[in-house]
Amino acid sequence: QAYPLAVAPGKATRLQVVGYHLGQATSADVQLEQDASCGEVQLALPLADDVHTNPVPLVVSDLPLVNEPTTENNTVETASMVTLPGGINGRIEQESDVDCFAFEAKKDEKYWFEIIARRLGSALDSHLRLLNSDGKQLQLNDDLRIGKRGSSDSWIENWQVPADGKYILEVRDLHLRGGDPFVYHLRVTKAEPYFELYLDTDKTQLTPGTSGIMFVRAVKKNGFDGEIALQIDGLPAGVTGHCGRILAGKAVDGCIVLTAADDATPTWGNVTIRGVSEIPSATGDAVSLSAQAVPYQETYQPGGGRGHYPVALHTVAIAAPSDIRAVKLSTHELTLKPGGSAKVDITIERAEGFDKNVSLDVIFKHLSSVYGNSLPAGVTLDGGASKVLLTKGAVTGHITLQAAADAAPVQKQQIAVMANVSLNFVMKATYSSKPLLVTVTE
Ligand SMILES: [Ca+2]
Ligand SMILES: [Ca+2]
Repeated sequence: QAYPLAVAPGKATRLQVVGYHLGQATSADVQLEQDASCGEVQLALPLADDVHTNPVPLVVSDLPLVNEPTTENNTVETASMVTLPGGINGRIEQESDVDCFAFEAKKDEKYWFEIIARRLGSALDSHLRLLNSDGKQLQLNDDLRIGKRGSSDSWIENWQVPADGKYILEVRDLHLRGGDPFVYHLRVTKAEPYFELYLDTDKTQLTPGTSGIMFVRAVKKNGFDGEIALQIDGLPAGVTGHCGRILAGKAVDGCIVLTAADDATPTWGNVTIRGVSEIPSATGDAVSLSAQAVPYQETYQPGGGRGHYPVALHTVAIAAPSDIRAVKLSTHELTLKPGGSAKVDITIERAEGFDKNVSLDVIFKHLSSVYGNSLPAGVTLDGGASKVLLTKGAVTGHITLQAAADAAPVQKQQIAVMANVSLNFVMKATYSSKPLLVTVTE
C-alpha cells in the first residue's frame, strides 16, 4: 500500500509505503507523465539502490487533490474544510479514527461521493456518512455495488443538496479498525447522468442457419433515463447481427440477435458491444453518452444457482449443426393495442433422432430470476394462451403476447423467441429465432 492513494499526472509526489520486506525504506518518490491517463494503475515504486516494490495500486486523478490534515479531524466540529469537486486522500491510521471533511454546497447541486480503498487492496472496510452541519445524518453507505458484484467500498450517488450551507463527509472503518494499511481516496464529483452495460454471458454459440441471442443490461446512473441503442463489432464471417435497444425510462434490458448463414463454416470472433444514447444537455444541445458492455462468465453453484463473474471477452463461435436446426416464426412483426393480445406460431426443426423436450420463451430466466427481458413495459407472455413445451418430438407451438391496458406506446422493440434444451438440472442450450419486433399502439 502507498499513501496518499491518489496522485496527479505530472506532479512529483512522495508516497509513504506500507508492507513487507521494505528494508529501511519508508517512502518512495513518483512522478507520472503529464499525459498519464486517469484511473487505476499498478506501479512498482522505487526504493533505495535500484530496488523496486511489487506493483502497488494507485489512483491517477485530474481532480484537485488534498491530503487529510495532520491535525485532529474526528468530529463535525473539527472537520477540515475541503473544496469540491475534488479528491481527498486519507487514512484511518488507528483504531477508532474517524475522518470528517466539511464543504460548502449550493441548493440543488448534485454530487457523487465515492470511496476507493478495498478495491485497491486497502485494509479499510469503509463506512461513509453525509451529515448536515449539526451532525444529523442525511445519507449513509456501507457497501457499493458495481454491476452484479458488491465491494466493501462505499458511495453516495446523485445526492441533491437540499439547501445552501455547510455539510460534512464522515469516513471510518465499519468495524472501527485502523492502521497504516487503511488508506483511502474519497473522490467527489458533480453527479452527471451516465450508464454502464453488462452482457449476460461471455459466449454465444451458433450453428449454421440458427440464431443466438445476447442480452445486455444497463445500470442507469444519476438520473439517466434515456434510450440506449446497442452496437456490435468483431463478428466472425458468416454472422449477421441485429442490434436492439434498451428503452427509455425504467427498462434495463436490450438484446442483440445473431444469425449464422446456412452455409457458415466453423469459426469464431471476439466481439465488442457498445451502447450509445443522446441526451439533452443543460444548454439544450444533445450530448452523446456511450459505454462498452462488460461480459460476465456464468457459473453454476451447488444447489443450482447461477453465478456471474466479470471477464474481458465475449466470444461468438459457429459450431457444427446440433439438436435444433431452426426456430421459425409465423411473423417477425407484432402490433398490440393496449389491453390487447397477439399470437405467433412457432415451428422448430429438430435434428434427425432428436426428440428431447424443448421449451419456448421470450424471457431468459434461470429458476425464478430474470436475466434478460427486452419486452416493452406492460407486455407479457400469456402462459394460458401459449404452448411453450414441445414434448415427444413435437415441432409446433405458439406464444401469445398481451399488452396491459396502460402499456405505453412503443415502436418495433426487438425481442426473439428462444428454444431451450436442458443439458442437465441447471444448464441449458438456448437457440433463438430471428428478431421479433413488438409495437404497442397509442
Ligand atoms: Ca485519518
Ligand atoms: Ca481522524
